[in-house]
Amino acid sequence: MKYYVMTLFPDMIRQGMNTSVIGRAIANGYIELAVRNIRDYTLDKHLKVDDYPYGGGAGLVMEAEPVYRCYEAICSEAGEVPRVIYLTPQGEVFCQPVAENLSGEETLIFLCGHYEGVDERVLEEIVTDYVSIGDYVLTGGELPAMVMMDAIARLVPGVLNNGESAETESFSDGLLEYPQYTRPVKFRGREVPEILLSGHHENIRKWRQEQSERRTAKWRPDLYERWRLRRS
Ligand code: 6GU
Repeated sequence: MKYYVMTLFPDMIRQGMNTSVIGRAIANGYIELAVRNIRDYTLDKHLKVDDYPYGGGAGLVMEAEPVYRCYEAICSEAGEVPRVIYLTPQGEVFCQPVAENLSGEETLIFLCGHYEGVDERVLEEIVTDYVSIGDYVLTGGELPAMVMMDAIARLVPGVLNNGESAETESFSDGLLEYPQYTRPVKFRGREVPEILLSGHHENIRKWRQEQSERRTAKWRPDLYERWRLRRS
């Protein structure tokens, strides 16, 4: 999987992606990350990339030209015309099936807006997918892009070392994950559920399934209802 990120804050992306599982996936070549500073593509002699909105209003709007030139350079380099994801609270809300769909692509471009947004005309020209990460407002698209890249990367074969983990967790079967415990057996008077110490694998499997169902019903009744309907 190759990610291109178009942003005015390239360090934020590089720093956010160079640690832990994703950092290792990049180091081992399962994921490629190419970060492009939109400012490098301005033709303005003062390197300006934003301007006042026509019609008035607060804040600045990112200009179309630098974004488009950056996009053209990426397509030339990639030798293809990849999907372009624009991060915006106006987009479709990101979820596991969207991550699964995007993980099938060879290359993805993420366009991170900042300030009051990006000139609509360049969005119309290049964007294929408008995506939000939830109903709240952030200062820019960089964190949402990193959220998406993380969720997609862990679906790429080789990125997780335990081949099982991408399958059995929350959402893959529509339920939340069951609780986990490690040593010691007793922590501040709280003991590990006895069944987990029994070595009886079938009983453990049943207990975990029941825990998943119980906590989904309690904390995410919306998911629980969907799971129940799908199961029947
Ligand atoms: Cl994708 N961008 C911004 N700026 N805010 C958001 C978002 C995206 N998703 C939720 N809030």
